[in-house]
Amino acid sequence: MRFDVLTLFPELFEPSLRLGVTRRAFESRQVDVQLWGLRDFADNAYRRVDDRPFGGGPGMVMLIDPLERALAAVHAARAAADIASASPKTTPSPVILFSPAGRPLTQARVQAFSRSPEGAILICGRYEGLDQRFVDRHVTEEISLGDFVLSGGELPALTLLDAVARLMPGVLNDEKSHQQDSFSDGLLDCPHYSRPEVHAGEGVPSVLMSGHHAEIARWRREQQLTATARRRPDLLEKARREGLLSRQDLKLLSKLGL
Ligand code: 9WO
Repeated sequence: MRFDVLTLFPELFEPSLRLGVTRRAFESRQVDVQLWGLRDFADNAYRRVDDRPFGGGPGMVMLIDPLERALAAVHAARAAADIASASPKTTPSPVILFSPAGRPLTQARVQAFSRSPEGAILICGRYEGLDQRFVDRHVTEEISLGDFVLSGGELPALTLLDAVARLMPGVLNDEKSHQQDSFSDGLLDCPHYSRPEVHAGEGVPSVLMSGHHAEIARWRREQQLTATARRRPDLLEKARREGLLSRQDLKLLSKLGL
């Protein structure tokens, strides 16, 4: 799928897209990221993309005109790529704004992106934010990563791209590892251990050294369930409601009084 990113700092993305396991997904264009520098859409010699807020107050606002010109260029490029493609689509592209006022990002939304041929257009705000008229006319979805404020939407955009890219086939060495990881069944992950077997006098849970694969699997599941019950009871309730827990899981939880 394709992601178009509108940003004042395209150069912030480039190094991240070339690193780590997700690099394959980006370089193969499995996740095709097109970066658009907003300054290229300014209409004046100073390449200004911000101005003072009407009504006064501190900081600057991102001007609507450069944003709209950039978005029009993105829509045109996506339409051209779509006509040239073997399977033209009809679904309109989501236009995403990263903001603490948005809906929290979830693994379910990440999975939906990873399966959507259209991907999305990601708008990265800076300064005090965008002219609200751009948000009202063009943004289809606001996404939050949590209740904190950043200096721009770029890190949230990179976060979303990373979360999507790692779900692409062949990105993780082991196909099973993203079915096993945290949230694939709505639970937290189990603890992991590797060499040395003893560190600062502390060993490794003996079951992991036992070679009994069934017992190891049972121990890991128990760790997932107990960690989720203690640290994120909200997630455990959700997993229960959604029927993601086996009879064995439920038996274990009731035995532990959870
Ligand atoms: C900032 C803000 C603060 C409180 C309530 C709503 C808000 N919206 C924004 C906003 O859209 N700010 C723009 C993007 C411009 C300034 C930097 N921006 C930003 C995005 N800061 N923090 C985020 C963000 C995005 C997703 N998850 C957490 C924080």
